[in-house]
Amino acid sequence: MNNTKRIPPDQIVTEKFPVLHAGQVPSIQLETWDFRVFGLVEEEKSWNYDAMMSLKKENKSNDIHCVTGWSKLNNEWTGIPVKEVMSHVKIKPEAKFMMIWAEGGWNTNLPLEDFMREENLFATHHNGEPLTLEHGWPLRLVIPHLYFWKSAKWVRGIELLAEDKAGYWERAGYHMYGDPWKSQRYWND
Ligand SMILES: Nc1nc2c(c(=O)[nH]1)N[C@H]1C(S)=C(S)[C@@H](COP(=O)(O)O)O[C@H]1N2
Ligand SMILES: [Mo]
Repeated sequence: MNNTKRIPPDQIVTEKFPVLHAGQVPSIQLETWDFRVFGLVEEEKSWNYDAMMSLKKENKSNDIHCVTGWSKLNNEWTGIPVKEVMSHVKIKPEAKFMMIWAEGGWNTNLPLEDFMREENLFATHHNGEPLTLEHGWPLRLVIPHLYFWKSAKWVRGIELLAEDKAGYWERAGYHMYGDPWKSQRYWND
């Protein structure tokens, strides 16, 4: 297969799986862990850990692209498709954007339309193994068509918004959208 079509501009393929995040790896308490859907929804929704893990899982395979320049091809993820989670939620018509919330208050934003894509999932496993804590256990988002910083590790909730709002890295100057194929790394790219 011709890999050049799979590698966005100025990215280098790595076989490794680098670990990148702001701050410390959080400590997770499964007894109090929940996953919340709030903001512009008809009814707020939350799942505890067991309820979340009992949602229907699927396998998805994709390439990931970090804004710092590495890409990792052929990742196999197991998890709950975003579409499956959202099938339990009634979104208000004025909702157009998402804020994704992680353990400890880290966040990232993206359009609702991009969040709802078929290939997106809340992953529990990578390449056949349970996620390690440093890669986002017990649950991480995977949004393969945007730079990997939109793929929140230790994800705890999603907020539906009418307007786009900057998340953690976006407030620090990263692009509001982050399309790797257009090299949208920083706000003025
Ligand atoms: N909660 C949280 N999720 C995060 C981040 C973070 O700082 N906090 N960093 C993002 C960035 S910049 C990248 S490149 C990927 C890295 O994921 P990895 O450590 O599993 O490779 O996680 C993303 N998700
Ligand atoms: Mo990143």
